[in-house]
Amino acid sequence: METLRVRGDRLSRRLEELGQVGAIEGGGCARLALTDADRAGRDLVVTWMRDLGLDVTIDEIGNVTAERAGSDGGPPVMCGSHIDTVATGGRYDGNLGVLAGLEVLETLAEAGVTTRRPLAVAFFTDEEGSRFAPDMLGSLVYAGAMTVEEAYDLVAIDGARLGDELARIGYLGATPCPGRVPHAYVELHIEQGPVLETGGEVIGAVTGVQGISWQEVTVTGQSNHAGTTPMSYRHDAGYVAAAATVFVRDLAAELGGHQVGTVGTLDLHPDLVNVVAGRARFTVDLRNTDEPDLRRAEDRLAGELERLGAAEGVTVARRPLARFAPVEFDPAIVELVESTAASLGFPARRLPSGAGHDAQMMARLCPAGMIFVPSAGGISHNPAEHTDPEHLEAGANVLLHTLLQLAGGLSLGAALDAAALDAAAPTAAAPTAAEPESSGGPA
Ligand code: HGY
Ligand code: MN
Ligand code: MN
Repeated sequence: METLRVRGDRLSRRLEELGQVGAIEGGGCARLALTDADRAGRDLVVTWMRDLGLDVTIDEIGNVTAERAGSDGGPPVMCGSHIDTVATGGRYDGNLGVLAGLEVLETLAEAGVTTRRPLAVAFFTDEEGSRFAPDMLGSLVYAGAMTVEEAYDLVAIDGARLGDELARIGYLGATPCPGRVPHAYVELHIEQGPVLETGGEVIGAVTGVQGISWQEVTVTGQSNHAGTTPMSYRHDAGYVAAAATVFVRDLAAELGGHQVGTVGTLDLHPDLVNVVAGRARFTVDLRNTDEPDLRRAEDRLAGELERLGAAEGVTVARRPLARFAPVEFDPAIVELVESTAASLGFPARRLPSGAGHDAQMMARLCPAGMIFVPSAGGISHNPAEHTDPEHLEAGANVLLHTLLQLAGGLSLGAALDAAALDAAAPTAAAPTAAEPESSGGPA
C-alpha cells in the first residue's frame, strides 16, 4: 500500500470542471452559498460521489457526506471541506479538500483496498459566510454549536432567509444535525497565504486556526448639502466610517504579532456625490491566534467607535456576525501529517491557519487536523488564486496516506496507534469557541 498514489491528472480535471461552474473572468468562481451556482456545483459533486458508488447523505443544513464502507463498522475517518466560494473566488479554496477526498476514495476503489474503518468525504454548507454570516456555518451546525432552527432564520446580505434558500435549491436534507461523530477528521486546503511558498515547503502541518471576530457597524448621522453645510455643522457618517477603517489598519500595525484587521464592506447612504452621508454601514473582520489579544483589539475598536461617534454627533450601532476563539488541532494528527509528508519526501513545516476552516468546527467533535499546500503569491479569495498541479497532487497523496493510517490501512512511517488516538479523542465536549453572540445577517 506504501506505493499507492492518487491520479493527479484526474484531480486536476475535476477541479477544472468544477471551476467552470459559476466561472468568472480571470479563471475564478462565484458560487455564493445556496445560490443557483452553488446548487449546480453541489449537483456535479454529488453526481461524482454517486458514480463512485458511495453512500451519499444530505443533512438538515445541506451538508453532504459520501461514505465508503470499511471492513469494520463504526464511525468513519472523515475528510472534506467546502465548495461554496466568495463572489470573487478562486477554484481551489475548499474545492481541493473535497475533490482530493473523492480522488482518495476512487484510488482505493481502483486498487481494491478496503480500510478497517469506513472513510467519508464531505462538503459543508456556507463555509465562506460572505452571503450568510457566520462563516463555517454548516460545520458549526454539524458540530451542534448552532441549532438548525437558528440557522434557518439567518438573513443574507441580499435579504434572503437561509432555510428558504436551502429548500429552494433542493438541499434541505433529512439526516439530523448534529451529525455523527467521526473517528477523526482531516482537511486538505490551500494555505491562502505566502508562508509555504516563501519557505520552499510543499506541505503544511496545520497546528490550529486563529480566532475570528466579525461585526457589522451602522453609523447614523445626518444627510446634508455638501456645499452649504459648514464643516462644524456636519454629522458625517461617511467620515466616521473612513476614520474607523484607518483605525482598524493602524491597530493591527500597533498590536503586531498575528493581529490582522479588515474593513471589507462599506455602504454609504444616500451614496451621492453632493450629499453628506447620513448613514454608513461597514463590516470589521479582526483575527488573532491569541484570544486575549483578539479581545483587546475588539475592546480598542469599541472604544474608538464610541469616541468618534461622540465627536461627530452620530450614533454607532454594532452587531456581531461571527465570533470564534482560536482552535488547536490534535497533536497526534499534526504529527501524523508531518511524518506522512516526510515519508513521501515532501518538505513540510508546521503553521497556524490565518483563514477559518470547517476543521475548526469538527475539532469540537473529534481529533482533527489539516494539510496545507502552497498558494502562488499567497493569493486567495481572488480569481488569480493558483496552486501548482504537482502541489495539488502532493497534498492529495499526503491526505491519502494520512487517512489510510487513521482508518487502519498500512502505515508509511510510524503507524499511528489507533488506541492512542482513541485515547486522545476528547471525552468532555471539546473546549468550545466563544459562540457567535449573534449571527444574523443584516436586519
Ligand atoms: O473567512 C475565512 O477565513 C474563510 O474563508 N471562511
Ligand atoms: Mn476555504
Ligand atoms: Mn475562503
